[in-house]
Amino acid sequence: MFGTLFSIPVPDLERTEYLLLLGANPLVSNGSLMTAPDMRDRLRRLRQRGGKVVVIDPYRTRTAQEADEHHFIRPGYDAHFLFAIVHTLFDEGLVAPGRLAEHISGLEQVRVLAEPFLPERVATACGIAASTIRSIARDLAAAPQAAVYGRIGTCTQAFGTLTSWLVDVLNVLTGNLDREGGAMFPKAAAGARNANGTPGRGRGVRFGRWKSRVRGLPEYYGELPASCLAEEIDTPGQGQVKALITLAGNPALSTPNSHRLQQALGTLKYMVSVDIYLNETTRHANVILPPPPALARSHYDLALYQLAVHNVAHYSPPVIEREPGTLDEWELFFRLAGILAEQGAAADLCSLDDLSITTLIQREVATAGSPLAGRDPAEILEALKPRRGPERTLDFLLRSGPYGDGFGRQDGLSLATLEAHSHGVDLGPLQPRIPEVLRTPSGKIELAPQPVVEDVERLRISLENSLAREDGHMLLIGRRDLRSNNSWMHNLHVLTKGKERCTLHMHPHDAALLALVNGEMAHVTSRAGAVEIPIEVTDAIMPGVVSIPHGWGHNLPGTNLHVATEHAGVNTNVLTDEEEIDPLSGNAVLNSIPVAVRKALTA
Ligand SMILES: Nc1nc2c(c(=O)[nH]1)N[C@H]1C(S)=C(S)[C@@H](COP(=O)(O)OP(=O)(O)OC[C@H]3O[C@@H](n4cnc5c(=O)[nH]c(N)nc54)[C@H](O)[C@@H]3O)O[C@H]1N2
Ligand SMILES: Nc1nc2c(c(=O)[nH]1)N[C@H]1C(S)=C(S)[C@@H](COP(=O)(O)OP(=O)(O)OC[C@H]3O[C@@H](n4cnc5c(=O)[nH]c(N)nc54)[C@H](O)[C@@H]3O)O[C@H]1N2
Ligand SMILES: [Mo]
Repeated sequence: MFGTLFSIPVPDLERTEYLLLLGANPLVSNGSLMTAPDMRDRLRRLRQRGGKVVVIDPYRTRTAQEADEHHFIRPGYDAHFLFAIVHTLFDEGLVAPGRLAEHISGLEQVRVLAEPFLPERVATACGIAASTIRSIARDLAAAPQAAVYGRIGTCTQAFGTLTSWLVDVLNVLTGNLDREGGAMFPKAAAGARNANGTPGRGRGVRFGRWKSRVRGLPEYYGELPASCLAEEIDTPGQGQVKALITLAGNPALSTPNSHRLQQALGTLKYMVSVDIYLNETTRHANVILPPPPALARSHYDLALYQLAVHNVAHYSPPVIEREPGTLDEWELFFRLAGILAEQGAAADLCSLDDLSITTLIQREVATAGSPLAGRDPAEILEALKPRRGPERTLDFLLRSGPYGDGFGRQDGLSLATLEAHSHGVDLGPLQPRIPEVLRTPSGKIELAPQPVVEDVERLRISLENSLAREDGHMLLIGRRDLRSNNSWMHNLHVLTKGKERCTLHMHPHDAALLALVNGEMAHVTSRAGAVEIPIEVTDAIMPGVVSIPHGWGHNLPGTNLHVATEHAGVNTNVLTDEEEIDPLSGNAVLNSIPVAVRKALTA
């Protein structure tokens, strides 16, 4: 729609008056795609200034508890719900893109695509009344500034791409995209692809240039879905994966159908992990390369500043000294790169580091529209002395970035500025960026991209089938916890003590039907696998839906996680299914997995 990988509008939280959140629990997650510390306070301030927060979630989360409205939604039906809002906006003449009108293409196509999604038809499927759908549409249109936001609950489902697209479409249709208090594009100080090159137009993006060997899934931005990793390892033939490098990942717990992947990892010829733990994944590695502690490393958040609700830049130098003779994490990566480039383990780290920065500089000076276009690479390299490693790269990215000094062109940011401001530099609230931010070939917001348009038929069919769905199944979703981060905060006593958290949340009605009481063991099965887990009865969850947090199941042999083993929990990704994906993106369905639940036979 916008022409680059990282052009993701985020709610302008400091100024918005109406926030519609779907499948996100920012009070626990700190926001994620919309990044900011202290979400609780920010949402409170939004409401104090008269704004409204509406949460759509099959679970009454902590965020939902703090909101003005919360509506349960049947898992996996967000795209239908959002389309019904789009339908209502067109139906009631509420479409008002405002100043965006001249910058969009495909508006009429969206209107036609929304036709079948009558609120009355969608209501039965998604579990939200037609009158509620219409009133949300009207509120959204009437709010002076509003933003729609979706996250893990809306991305990791069968229609994840369509849902994410519709979030942006709604922001456009209501004139809230790129408006103060709406959904805006951050402008990061370093590494912002959408602030690079010629403003307003670009090559756009191309997908599916190659496909995975076994299932033929298309690449996206050079990556394949984690769901096809196991089959690429356990299916013999030309191109079979026989060796693996993991960098700060625990796929044995975090990806669908963990049993299959864990078995596959055991058959690899060779595996290297760069990780701080001997855990469920790294136990399969021939070699684990340990990075130094986080506090012995510098930090600049290159990725999440692209999604921050306020433009800031902050650099932290290492707080403690690294043990002599140990390598920094980036040096470990260069060591691996040297080996892969067949230079051996003794390859010179300095020359690899030089090669990497020189490549970056050469690309930048050759980019039309860059502040460095046409400059002499040698001069730039010289100006970065005596820095090396990530500091040199960061200095380069800051200085060639949108606030940078352009290496002597103007007054502006460099790493030295950040070093002089140890609490960070405030680059101001989010600013309107259309059309400058766009990198599409048309120079427009492409509101109806072809692959998305084609996928709407699948959604329409699912709406029809939803009325005749076969039942007896419950739908499994996930949840996150404040004191956890995916799989790796469970080996610390302060973060695991207290009540057990890896439980199956179930509505009292469902528990009564299954004759299960709080704390009893339930047996949960899906196509992929089965687990036994204690249930926790709560009316915070929608009837017919059950929830298990991910990242647990620390009871495997060969790990070295003493605390985590005592609070092992079960791995919910034994139940998620590598065959259940959003075919458009290949992304795994981690929410709305059909499961059968019964009382466990063993005590
Ligand atoms: N404390 C803590 N913070 C974290 C993390 C952590 O593990 N712990 N993880 C980090 C990571 S990697 C990420 S990606 C972010 C994620 O950030 P968020 O997406 O904000 O976090 P979740 O708590 O997973 O929220 C997902 C919500 O979607 C709901 N949901 C499930 N299925 C559906 C559905 O079909 N429709 C709708 N509308 N809702 C649904 C769930 O009930 C849940 O409330 O958090 C990051 N921050
Ligand atoms: N069912 C279900 N599954 C999910 C999700 C869900 O909501 N539901 N969420 C998905 C999401 S959004 C994500 S992002 C993935 C996360 O999946 P992963 O990234 O695979 O999981 P993490 O637990 O975050 O793994 C982080 C790893 O990094 C290691 N580590 C920690 N610090 C360092 C360091 O400084 N250097 C290095 N080299 N290693 C370090 C930890 O020991 C751990 O092994 O899980 C996904 N899986
Ligand atoms: Mo994530």
